[in-house]
Amino acid sequence: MTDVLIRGSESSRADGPETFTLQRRVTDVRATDEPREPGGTDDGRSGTAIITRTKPKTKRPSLYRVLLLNDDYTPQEFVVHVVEKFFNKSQEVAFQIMMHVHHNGVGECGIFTYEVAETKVTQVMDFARKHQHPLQCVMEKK
Ligand code: TYC
Repeated sequence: MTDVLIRGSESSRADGPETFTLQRRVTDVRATDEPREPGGTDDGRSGTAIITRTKPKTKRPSLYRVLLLNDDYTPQEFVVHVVEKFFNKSQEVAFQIMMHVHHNGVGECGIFTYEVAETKVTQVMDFARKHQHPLQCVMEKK
């Protein structure tokens, strides 16, 4: 069993270039005078290989919309406060979002990665519950 150090660099789309270093334990290590695989990347020195990735490795995270749902009981002022407090909107924008939900039944408060969206939903639902309002907040994959 021998440690092999593999280094490489790559470019990717919007994320920019990324370098990576990978250490892997390998069992198949041959002497430098042994035959190598055709097109192999072994440089013939102590089991060290240089591998260049051709395909970008980075993946942009999935995004989720956080939505508020309309109901007949939650006060408009409370919804405005929720949008300001948890989605960092101005009072003016929060009011517009609240009115959009009031008229259309559903409206977007923000777009986040999974864990952030989940946290927003939990915070809004807990806050609404604490104040005994039936306000519903959900997330939806984009
Ligand atoms: N429809 C509610 C009312 O008239 C206001 C409201 C707006 C409630 C948006 C929920 O997500 C909501 N009091």
